[in-house]
Amino acid sequence: PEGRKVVAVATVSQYACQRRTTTTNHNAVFTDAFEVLAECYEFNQMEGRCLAFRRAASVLKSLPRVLSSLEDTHHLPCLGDHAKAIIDELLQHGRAFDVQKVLSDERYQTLKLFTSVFGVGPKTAEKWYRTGLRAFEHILADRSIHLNHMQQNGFLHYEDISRAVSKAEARALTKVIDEVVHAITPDAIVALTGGFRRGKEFGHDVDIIFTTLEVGKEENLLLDVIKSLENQGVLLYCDYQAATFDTAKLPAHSFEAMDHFAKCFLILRLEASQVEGGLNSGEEDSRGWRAVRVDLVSPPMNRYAFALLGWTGSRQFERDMRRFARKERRMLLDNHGLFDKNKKEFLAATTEKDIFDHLGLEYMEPWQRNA
Ligand code: TTP
Ligand code: MN
Ligand code: MN
Ligand code: MN
Repeated sequence: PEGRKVVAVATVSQYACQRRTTTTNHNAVFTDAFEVLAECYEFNQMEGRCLAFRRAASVLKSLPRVLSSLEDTHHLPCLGDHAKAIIDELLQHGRAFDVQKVLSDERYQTLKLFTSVFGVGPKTAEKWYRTGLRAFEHILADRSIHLNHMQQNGFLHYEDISRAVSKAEARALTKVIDEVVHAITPDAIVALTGGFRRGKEFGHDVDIIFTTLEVGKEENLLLDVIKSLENQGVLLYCDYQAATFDTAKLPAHSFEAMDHFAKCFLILRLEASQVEGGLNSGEEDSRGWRAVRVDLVSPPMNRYAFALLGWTGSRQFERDMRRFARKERRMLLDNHGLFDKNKKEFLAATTEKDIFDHLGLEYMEPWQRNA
């Protein structure tokens, strides 16, 4: 009947893999606050609360406009009472008590500072904090502290690698790796992954995935690439992790477990002359080069689609895609494969789209996965 309008209330899914999230965040005021609390809970090993706030932040990132009242949150999933109270406070006063408290907390500030060093995780940061250390100078002057090789390089290149990597720098490094890989194996595939594949303008590192058509040769390819980078004099640091890949194994239940592909965590030297528009350096940098964190992963060709999906992220997108598979489809997904627990078989995929199809999910482009 005319005159009656049906107002469709768009329902927002509790799963990030069913929400299209671009790099444009209209609700940074709220999500920044949530992320501070999530990090604080992470430092205090309260994983449940940490994930709850990460999930809440992710929901708000998918919204097409800024929240303007608490009513705007009524139809939204994953927002608990605490999250809603924070939103309410931010709407009314522009700041939230609990968040201010965390930000001015000495323990939070110190753990945040220490974990900003490459190779320093929450456990090490906590240990240093407990022995009374509060600043980098304290750590570097304390002769009873043993820094591993990764941490030594984290301090050595601290200024460079804590400065954001630009898209132009990521492109330049992809070109370097692409050329090295193809000089070794002409039929290789190389792709920029991680945040830059999702369309981010800046990142904390550059993630690159490559493989060769010949299954079984991918690990040697990575080792040869590392050797070549060393010969070119651009390898400042290399932590190589050999493959521990077992094709018979079921996908992991826990997301946080690292995958089993051959990979390496690098610090590379990037020349200003290689970057269109120059380096992303704060002041005039007379050196003409900078250090950049680069992750390389080399999965076998028949797992490439799963590895690409896993390394494209975001972390929240991946977490929720796995949770969706498990809870809604009785399937297990990780960076290596997809296992159907009903059929008791692995489902093959040659593209990311195949994986979304197996799960009965609408395809999401990489730039829509910024959950
Ligand atoms: P990151 O490089 O940590 O994050 P990012 O690229 O999304 O953001 P940033 O700009 O800060 O760099 O990780 C990228 C993806 O790689 C992330 O979804 C997790 C995934 N990953 C694995 O799947 N296995 C691993 O062993 C590692 C180190 C990362
Ligand atoms: Mn760290
Ligand atoms: Mn990255
Ligand atoms: Mn990375």
